[in-house]
Amino acid sequence: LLDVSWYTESMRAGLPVDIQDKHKLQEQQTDEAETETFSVPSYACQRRTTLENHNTVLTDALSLLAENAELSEEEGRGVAFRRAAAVLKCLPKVVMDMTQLRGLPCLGEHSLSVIKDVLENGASSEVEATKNSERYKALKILTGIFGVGAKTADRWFRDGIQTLHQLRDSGQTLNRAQQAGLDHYDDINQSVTKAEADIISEIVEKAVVAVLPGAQITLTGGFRRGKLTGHDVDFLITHPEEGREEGLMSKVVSWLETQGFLLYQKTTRNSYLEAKDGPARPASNMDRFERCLSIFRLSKEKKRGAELTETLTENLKTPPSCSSSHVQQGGDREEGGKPWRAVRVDLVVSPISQFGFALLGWTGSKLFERELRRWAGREKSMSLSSHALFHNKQSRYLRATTEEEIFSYLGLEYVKPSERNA
Ligand code: DCT
Ligand code: MG
Repeated sequence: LLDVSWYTESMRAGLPVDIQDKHKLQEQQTDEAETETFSVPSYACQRRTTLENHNTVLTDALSLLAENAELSEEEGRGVAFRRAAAVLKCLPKVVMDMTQLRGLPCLGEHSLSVIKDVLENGASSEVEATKNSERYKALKILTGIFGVGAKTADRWFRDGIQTLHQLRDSGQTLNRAQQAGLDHYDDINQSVTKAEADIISEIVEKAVVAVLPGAQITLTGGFRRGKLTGHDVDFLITHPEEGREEGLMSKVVSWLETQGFLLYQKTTRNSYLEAKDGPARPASNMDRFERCLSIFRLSKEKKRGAELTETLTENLKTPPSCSSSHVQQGGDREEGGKPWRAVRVDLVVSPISQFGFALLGWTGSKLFERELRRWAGREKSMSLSSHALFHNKQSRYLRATTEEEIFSYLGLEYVKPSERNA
């Protein structure tokens, strides 16, 4: 097995393994029948993971098992499969043989047996069985409803509800989010394209600048990592003068609502106070900014340029009917042929003093974030959140305004957003 250094070295040089390392590699492989092995550092935040994945068959299999574990609220098992998939995502080549995986981190017995099954038989029997199980299929459908998590879906499943039809007929009480989720089920379960994200960016930018000139918006989440599609569109909003961002969210939301852009929204207030809350607690760090979970009404008008005005006029002609009422019961059945689609949009407001941390925290991927926090805690005795970085031993906050500074505090090479797709 190779030393990790070639990976780091070649990463630094932006080049594949250099000639010397190649010789080393060949020497070490003389008795391994020409099989190339890989070596990878164990935390995802030490690696560069682009969207170019050479092992999608394997990573899809492991991701499905991760998803199934998460749906069963087995978080530990879910993370184990996610980590295994992430290691395969960053390999420079297609894996052909189990021997190539020798010495790789994060590949437990279970993951290895799934990989072996796929390599030998073209598919994993466990994955196939999971995919076809009544429980997985039902939980997938039910958690596809915005506002429905694994717990609720599981309760409904145990009550005999497996489809949207059965849910509608069951008389279950739905909260406002879930009702909106059901109303716009098909739209929300259809990927958002980058082009749609760009149109929404223009709208949000217009809203933000209208209510607070000088305020800035940044597209975060998967689109900042270069993904071409996503399940939602994530934005981070701030103002260069500390404090000016206070009260901004409610104004932005009112503006969007007045213009007819929102089918649903729920805003939660900022609850983070450094003095009071102390160092970041990883479990709660996603909820503490002023945050708005919304469903946008995006006009399907194609012409760019005139886009915004046309969208506005279109929206005002036929204002949304179902933002909080239950008028549109059919949802997916009635949405076909309409001149707009529903899109999930997340807005987050951060004070400028926390912006670097917020940007790093909201860019993802989820696993990359989890690994950054684990690295900080276990390797550096620091607590990282989307608000701050705290040095546990020195009992002080480490101030930063850019993502680069935060990586540097953490003793990590800077990984740009397009390489955080773990
Ligand atoms: N995030 C996180 N931990 C969570 C949820 C979110 O660290 N439990 C961060 C990482 C990504 C960012 O917030 C946005 O979340 P999502 O929209 O769920 O992720 P995404 O990468 O944007 O995925 P998609 O492209 O499907 O929207
Ligand atoms: Mg997203």
